[in-house]
Amino acid sequence: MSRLVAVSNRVAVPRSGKSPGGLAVGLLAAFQHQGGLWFGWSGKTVDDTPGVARVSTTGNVRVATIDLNKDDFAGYYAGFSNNSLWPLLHFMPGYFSYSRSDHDAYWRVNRLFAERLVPLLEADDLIWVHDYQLFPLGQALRDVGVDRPLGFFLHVPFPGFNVLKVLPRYEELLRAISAYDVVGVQTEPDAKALRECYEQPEIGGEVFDDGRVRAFGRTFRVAAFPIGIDVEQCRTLSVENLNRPQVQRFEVSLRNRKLIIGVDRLDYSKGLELRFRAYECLLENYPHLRGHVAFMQIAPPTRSEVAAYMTIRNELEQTAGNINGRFAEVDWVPIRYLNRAYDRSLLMALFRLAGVGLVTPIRDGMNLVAKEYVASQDPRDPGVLVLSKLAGAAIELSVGAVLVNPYDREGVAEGLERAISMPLAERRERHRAMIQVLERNDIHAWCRRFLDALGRVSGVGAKPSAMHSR
Ligand code: ADQ
Repeated sequence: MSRLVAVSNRVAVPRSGKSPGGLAVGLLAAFQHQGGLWFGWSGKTVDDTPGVARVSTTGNVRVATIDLNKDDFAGYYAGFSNNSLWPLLHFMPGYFSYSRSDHDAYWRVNRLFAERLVPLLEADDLIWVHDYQLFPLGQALRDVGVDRPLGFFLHVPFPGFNVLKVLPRYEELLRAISAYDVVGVQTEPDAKALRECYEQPEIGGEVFDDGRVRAFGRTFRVAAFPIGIDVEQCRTLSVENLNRPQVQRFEVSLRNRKLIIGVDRLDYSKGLELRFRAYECLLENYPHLRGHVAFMQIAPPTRSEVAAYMTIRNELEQTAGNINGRFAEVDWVPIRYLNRAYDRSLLMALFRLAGVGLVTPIRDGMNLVAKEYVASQDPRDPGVLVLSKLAGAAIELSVGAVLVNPYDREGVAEGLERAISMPLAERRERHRAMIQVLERNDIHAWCRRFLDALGRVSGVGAKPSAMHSR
């Protein structure tokens, strides 16, 4: 069997108190099976040119990390990745900014990744690159002579061409993506949006019936591989951790109030401000619920070097304080807002205690929290997922979630009220339908499907034979 080589910006071997984020959760599960090499940034910056990769072993995974030059890192990460790409990929040009020096740093870092990775590669490695920070890595690997099949998975959404066009030199990005053999995205609409970019007259590519694209002299596959979760692990953790003293104390403090839970990285794409306002609307429009519900939002800060993230952090603190000031009673605090990461096992137990999972991003590639919430429920008395239509997860979970538009404050409040008052039989039925979907497409199936697709690639850039133009 070929060795799996995964490359991502960060290599997140779990440490307690650290929030792993969706990409790391998915990759850790992938490595559980077959081990392999995980390559990425060490988390350290240096003043001069970074040295070769440091390699260590954790279980069956070899971890190779490199440092990055301080200025390059600023331009690559906070700059191009998170001020330019992240907002555009999330359909939010309002947050977009661009500089040529950031753009250049982004490409320089990707070239450095390629140069430092190549000496570690073996003949039949399956190379799987992850996420928007590393779009150009495939091309950089080709430039230094790698002709193995290369896979890429985008964890975030892909917008339409009209949004992508905001990015200066977007053609270079599309060309770089064409260096991979399999390009995976979360949902079919993302795949369609990406394929359509190649069909634009200025790009001049072709899209074939089987999802393959021919552009820039290469043929590659663009397909949806919706990421899943380890359903069994969530279920087990949620049950095993219910008796932890911390969880028990928390349960006592709820005093039988219905718990609404939100768990997200603190990011403007997660729609937290709107979510807080929707909860306020619930308390306004359904006064009988005051004192009978408790909303807990867990949101550890991320990307604090990016200005927009500091602003949203301040705004949320104010909004939570505002709502609590307005509605709190001596024995009831409407919102418990916690700004830190928790370990997975505790989170899963908290999910199980919550009668409502509130997941309302204004855009999200998939959203694993929505799936983890469902998997952690007690099937005999499950809670209800209130889910944004704008999360990738809404496509699979429409069979059982209460779907809402996060911009519609009254609509989210209605969804919450519906979830809170939903009869047991309906809750069970909705939960059963969602669990079936999650089990069918769990994290192992996701990994297998992608790696099978990559393994099937033979003759890199081969000309399509029996394909029909569309
Ligand atoms: P994220 O934007 O990080 O992921 P998400 O999919 O919800 O979003 O994954 C977050 C993960 O981190 C979950 O497993 C969650 O349990 C964990 N987590 C969140 N807050 C935490 C906290 N306070 N403490 C500990 N753990 C916490 C990106 C994309 C998503 C996509 C994933 C996976 O933005 O759309 O679903 O990658 O592809």
